[in-house]
Amino acid sequence: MEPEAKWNGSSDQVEFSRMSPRSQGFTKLPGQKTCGKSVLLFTFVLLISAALWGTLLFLFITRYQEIVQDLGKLRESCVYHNDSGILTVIGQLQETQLNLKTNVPQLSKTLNKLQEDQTTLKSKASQFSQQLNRFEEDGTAFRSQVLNEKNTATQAREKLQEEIQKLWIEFQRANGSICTKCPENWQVFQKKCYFFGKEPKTWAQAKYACINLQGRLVSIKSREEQVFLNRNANKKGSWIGLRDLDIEGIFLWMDGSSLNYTNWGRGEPNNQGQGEDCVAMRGTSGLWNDANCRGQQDSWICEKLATC
Ligand SMILES: [Ca+2]
Ligand SMILES: [Ca+2]
Repeated sequence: MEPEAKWNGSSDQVEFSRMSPRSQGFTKLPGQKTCGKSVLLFTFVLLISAALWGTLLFLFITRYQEIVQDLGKLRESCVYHNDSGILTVIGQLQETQLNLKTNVPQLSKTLNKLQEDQTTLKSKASQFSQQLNRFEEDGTAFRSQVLNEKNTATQAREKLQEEIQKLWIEFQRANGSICTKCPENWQVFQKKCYFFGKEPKTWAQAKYACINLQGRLVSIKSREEQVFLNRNANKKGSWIGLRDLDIEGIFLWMDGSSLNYTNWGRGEPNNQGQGEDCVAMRGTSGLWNDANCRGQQDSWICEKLATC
């Protein structure tokens, strides 16, 4: 038979009215089997948790030590490399600074030498420039002198040729020849032939037009010759062989002769405006006027000796 359990509700103690021999000395509570399982389960979970925490703690400590060791190594490595690099750079900089300090006096000397050389070169350049200017002035003077000598030689040659022609004509006259021959379209007066140009020209153009005709711009030597020209010349104006191109106010004939006879108009020569260095003969009166050489006259008069 199973022993019967009897619960006394007034007391927290549980008493069994009838107890079996196997259950003597042991008090059995309600739900005793379930509570024991929970305790075991709780104990088991607690042990598992402790084991897990221990493992985690062990792993954490191990990893921490590894990290600490790695950090130490890394710090040592960084410190080592950084110090070495910085020291190397500092050493190089100090060496460079020392070299610069050593080179400063030499550089200063070199700079002073360059400044002295620059000053010397400037002085030489100035002297060279002055010499060049003198050479240019000498060259200009030389060219002017050569040009003047060439003009003088040309005039002397022309004068000599004219003198030879005069002598030849005089010789022929002495032998009974009549020397009044002139080319076609030329007019003879006394011992000379005259050509009256019909195209407007500047003084220089007229001069070369006469040279092309083996003559030259007319030189007027007497009142008779002037009257002859007045009768035959263009009525507006004609260039004649008188000019003051070389020296202002000193007029010379193309044949090189001096100015003995003159026929200036009133107030002439006046060298008006930008300068008047070539002489033209007014058509109606025949009076002379110094005019601008680059201006044009309606006519121009050439002359040459009449042949026998
Ligand atoms: Ca003049
Ligand atoms: Ca004038």
